[in-house]
Amino acid sequence: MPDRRALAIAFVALGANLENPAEQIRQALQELNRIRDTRIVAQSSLYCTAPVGYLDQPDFVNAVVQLETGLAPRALLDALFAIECSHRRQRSQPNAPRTLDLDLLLYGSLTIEELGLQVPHPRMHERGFVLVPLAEIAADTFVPGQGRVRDLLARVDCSGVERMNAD
Ligand code: PH2
Ligand code: MG
Ligand code: MG
Repeated sequence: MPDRRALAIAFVALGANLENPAEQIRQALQELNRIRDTRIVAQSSLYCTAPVGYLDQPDFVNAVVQLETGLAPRALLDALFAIECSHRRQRSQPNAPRTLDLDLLLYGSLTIEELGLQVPHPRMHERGFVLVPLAEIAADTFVPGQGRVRDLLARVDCSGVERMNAD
């Protein structure tokens, strides 16, 4: 039965660097559109990005989507986790290579600090692989506590973030 909650805008970052990453991302886009009471309203290009943090791993494919959702933040997070699991995501160590990572970046203008649920995503404002695709679809969006996406983007190193050709 449809939730009667008002629709919210949320942004989700997608990342993959194992087992045909671009295909993992394309598949995940379809799965995101099938989350109940949720649809993709904007989607960035796919980007090939050099790994940040733990460097000895393959390049990533990254993208960002804007969702319209009737789900509460925790229910949306659970749905993202279920999609990661369906891609056989292993959690061996932090920043390990992965078949699919789905990070909830923003949920409306909310700031949430709960166990396992931090919004805005705590590192999004310092990551070119998040800000470049996010700016492609939402440069004017305000990140609570940080500033506008376009201004955050101007401050980060975006070398190693390259738009992939659509095919
Ligand atoms: N995700 C990380 C750590 N490092 N580097 C790139 N290029 N792309 C990612 O998605 C990524 C990363 C942790 O989630
Ligand atoms: Mg991540
Ligand atoms: Mg994650």
